[in-house]
Amino acid sequence: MFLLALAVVCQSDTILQGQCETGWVSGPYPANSCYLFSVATSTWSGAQQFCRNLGGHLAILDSMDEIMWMRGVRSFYPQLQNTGQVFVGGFKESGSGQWLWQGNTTNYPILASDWGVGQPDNASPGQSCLALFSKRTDRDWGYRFDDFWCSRSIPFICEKTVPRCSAAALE
Ligand SMILES: [Ca+2]
Repeated sequence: MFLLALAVVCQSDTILQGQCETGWVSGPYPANSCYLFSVATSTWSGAQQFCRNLGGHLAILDSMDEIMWMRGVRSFYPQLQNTGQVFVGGFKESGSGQWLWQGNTTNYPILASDWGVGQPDNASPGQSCLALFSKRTDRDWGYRFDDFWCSRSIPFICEKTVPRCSAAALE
């Protein structure tokens, strides 16, 4: 009876721990995170708004473990392998030039970074948004960090955390 009650409560919360909505990929950093890989393209700010409308934000890869996990994701997401750059949630603060992750309520410094060879290069006329540089037909860029033009429209990755079954639901 307890198990049945638990299942009902969790279903009413929509999502069980470790499960993501259809179209989202479950990730381990944190354990209740989900990622949406959009092959539809947008500018960086447009992508951020798209992700927020879904209850998330552009992906924040705030540990080397998460960065390396994300590098591996493309192996089972072939549609993202040859797209060139893919936006994630980092940006370069104007003025300070510091690279930050943009959360929903606060920004914080990018501490673990994985810049590709020669990046960031701030290519003309300036690049202030963070992308992962995926494989193109000519060579494999390793899905590492690249500063990119914010106003270009490219694919992007959303991230959100999903509710766990509350402790109350376990009682
Ligand atoms: Ca660049």
